[in-house]
This record gives sequence, C-alpha cells and structure tokens, in this order.
Amino acid sequence: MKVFVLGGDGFCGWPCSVNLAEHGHDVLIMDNLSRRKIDIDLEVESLTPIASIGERLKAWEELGSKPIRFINLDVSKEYQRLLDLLIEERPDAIVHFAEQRAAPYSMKSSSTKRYTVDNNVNGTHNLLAAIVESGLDPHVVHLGTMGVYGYGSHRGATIPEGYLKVEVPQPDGTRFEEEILHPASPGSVYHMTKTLDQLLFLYYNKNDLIRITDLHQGIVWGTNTESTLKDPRLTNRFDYDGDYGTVLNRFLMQAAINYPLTVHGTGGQTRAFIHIQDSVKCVQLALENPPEKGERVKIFNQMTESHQIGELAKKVAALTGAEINYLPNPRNEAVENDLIVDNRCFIELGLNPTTLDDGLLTEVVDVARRWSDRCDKKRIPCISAWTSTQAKAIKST
Ligand code: NAD
Ligand code: USQ
Repeated sequence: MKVFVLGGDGFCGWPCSVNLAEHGHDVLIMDNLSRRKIDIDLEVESLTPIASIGERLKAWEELGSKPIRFINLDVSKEYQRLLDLLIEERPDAIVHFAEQRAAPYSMKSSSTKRYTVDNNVNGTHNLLAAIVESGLDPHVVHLGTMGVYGYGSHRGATIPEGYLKVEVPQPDGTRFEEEILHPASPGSVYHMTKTLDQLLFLYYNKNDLIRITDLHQGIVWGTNTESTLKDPRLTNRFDYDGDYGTVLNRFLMQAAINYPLTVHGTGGQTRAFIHIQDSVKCVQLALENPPEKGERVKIFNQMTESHQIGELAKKVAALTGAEINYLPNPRNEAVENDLIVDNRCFIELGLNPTTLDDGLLTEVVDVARRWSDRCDKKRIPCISAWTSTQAKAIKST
C-alpha cells in the first residue's frame, strides 16, 4: 500500500516508516523538521546522535531496502501543497504523527501554547479538509494520547477504547442507552490539542465518511527497533531533557549517569506505557485493519501496561543502584490516580506485548551510558511549570 507518514522523521515516526517500508509498503515521509529546529532553539540534542533525514534515507537504501521518499512540508501551513500531493500520489493510507508532542514544552510560555494549538489543530484540520477536497478515500491513522481521558480518579472503572456506554433518562421515565466519546479531561495544552483532534475526527467521519483510526497511545519508552539497529545512521532519537524527555527513558538515562531519579511529588501518578517496538507494530496492525466506509472512528488504546511513577523509579533504582530524588511537581496534576485500561483491540489483532523486563530496561541504560558524554546535565531538570505557584516552588529548590 502507498502510505504518507506525516511526522516521519520523529521519535515514533522514523521507526514506523522504516518498518512499513520493510513490510513492502511504499512510504512517503512528510515532515517540516520542526522537532530538530526546536532542539536548536532549546540548545539541547538527542542523547543518541541522529543522522540528517537525507543520510537516514541514503543509509536505508544502501541496505538494499525498499526506498523511502521525503518531502519537507508543514502540514499546518502548506495546505495547497498537501492537497496537490494527495491528488498526485493518491495514497491508500496516511499516518499522522506531525504534531508538537511535549506537554512541558506546550506549557512553557504563551508563545509555545499558541504554537502547539496552531500547529496541532491546523495540521489535523488541513489534512481532513484536503482529503475531502481531493475526493480520495485514504485511511487516516492518527497518533493520539491516553491523556485525553485524563488522570484524575476513574473510581476503579476500566477506561474503554474511546467510547463510553451511557444511559440517558427519557421524559417518560425509560432510559436510552448510547455510546459517546469518553469525556475529555486534558492535563496540558498539548493534551488539549489531542482532545480537539478527536472532535475534528468525529465531525469529518460523520459528515464526509472519512475512514479514521485514532490511536490513544501511552508513554513510549525504549529507543531503537529491529529496523533502526541495522545501521548506525538509522539510529532513533532519545530525548532526555526536561521538556521532551519522557519519564521512563529519563529515569533510565539518569541511572546511566548516576543522576538521582527525578520523581515529581510523591510519584503517585499512574501512567500507561508502550515499548517503541510495539508502537511500531500497532501502527502496522491499524493500517492493515482499516475501518469500513461509514464506520465510526475506530479508537484503540495503544498501551501495554500501567505503572505508578514512584514504583517505576524504585524498579530502576533496584536494577541500577540509582538514588531517587522526590522533587516539587512542576505540573498541575493529581497527586495520585488509578488507571485501568482496556486494550483488547490490539491484543485481538495479534499484538504480543513487550513488557518492562529487566533485559530491555538494561538495554536502554546501556544506550544511555554509551552516549553519556553527549548529555548536558543542566537540561535534565523539568523547569516548565503549569502554574505560577509551581514556578515559585521550583525556583526555591
Ligand atoms: P516527535 O516530536 O519526535 O515527532 C513528531 C514529528 O512531526 C517531528 O519529526 C516533527 O518535525 C514533525 N512535525 C511536527 N509538526 C509538523 C508539521 N506542522 N508539519 C510537518 N511535520 C511536523 O514526536 P513523537 O514522540 O514521535 O510523537 C509522534 C506522535 O505520537 C505525536 O503526535 C504524539 O502526540 C504521539 N504520541 C507520542 C508519545 C511518546 O511518548 N513519544 C506517546 C503518545 C502519543
Ligand atoms: N514525571 C516525573 N519525573 C520526570 C518526568 C515526568 O515524575 O522526570 C511524571 C510527570 O509529572 C507525569 C508522568 O511522569 O506525571 C508522565 O510524564 P511524561 O513526560 O513521561 O509524559 P507526558 O507529559 O504525559 O507525555 C508523554 C508524551 C506525549 C504523550 C503522553 C502519553 O510526551 O506525547 O501523549 O506521554 S500519556 O501520558 O499517556 O498521555
């Protein structure tokens, strides 16, 4: 199948693109390289050295693999080019990763809040409007987030895959049962853009019958996949800084350089996780199992396990001997929460979950240790605060 991968130079998009090419698909990456530019602005680099997109693609071809094409395009701004490319290339499917994805970055300033909303919401809307204008019928696979459900108390209830069954009382005393989108409860401006994406999908699916799969993904950990390990120039990025680094990869990298693990608050927050290899596999499964024309938006919870952050830190400490540092939380989030998630859709499609085993955790620590001289320790603290009170608490430490 011919697949556009929007955001195919990023942490999830790059291993996904090479995996799809490896499985015989014709892949065209579209990316405006904004993630690389943000690193320059923040004066930080991926812990692993990453080749330019040109070198990546050359290395891929030199391995004798199916070539991958690249177009530098801003999905949020270049509507006409996107439309022309759709009409010219006629893709069967489009994977949409092309968004600003860091919650702390989105909360840094009014400028990063506005950028995140403009970029993410316009990008998704441009894609949907262009599909309608093109008259084509590609299957859209979007990378959403588990964070759309929110991390307050779910009172022990299992989080369903996107839709919640509700009973609506009728005037005659009877009850009418229906399924609605699970109520949204975003915890950052970034997460809010993903809840807005959900409404765009609901509307365009209802009105224009666009076939959409929205993947509510948990926190991705790990770095390389089978495909990106084939040549050093294919190496995937590894974010460790306070804005873009995600919690488990940060803990593993901190353990590698003997930096005390940065637990926010008491570490009572529970989050969903998925290894990068499984993330790649899930996108492939979603592409291979598209919804029918007229079917409502398919929503899958793309996660394999849930963990409490404090427990994760203890696990990493036990494995590596690292110390744990309990810090004032820069985020406005529940001190602790429960999280029970239904992920049956992918399991039924054949996903065999990779869980948090010591071998895989050690593998990430080894990668981090190998590149530890590239780490700028000043960039480790999370200084992006959600409220002014939290900003003061961080400054005073
Ligand atoms: P990333 O920042 O590494 O990759 C995103 C890519 O999209 C980058 O290469 C960037 O240059 C590109 N991009 C951004 N805006 C663009 C635009 N307007 N036009 C063209 N390209 C644009 O992020 P990632 O970690 O690979 O995440 C990819 C997607 O998966 C995101 O939508 C994110 O919300 C979602 N997701 C990520 C995680 C995670 O833990 N990394 C978890 C859940 C969901
Ligand atoms: N945390 C720490 N210490 C750290 C970093 C984070 O305790 O050093 C805590 C945070 O306070 C939070 C939790 O760990 O409670 C998760 O933070 P994170 O930065 O790992 O993840 P998050 O901000 O939620 O965002 C990441 C990705 C995002 C994706 C989301 C999936 O950046 O793109 O959508 O994970 S989810 O968390 O399921 O919403």
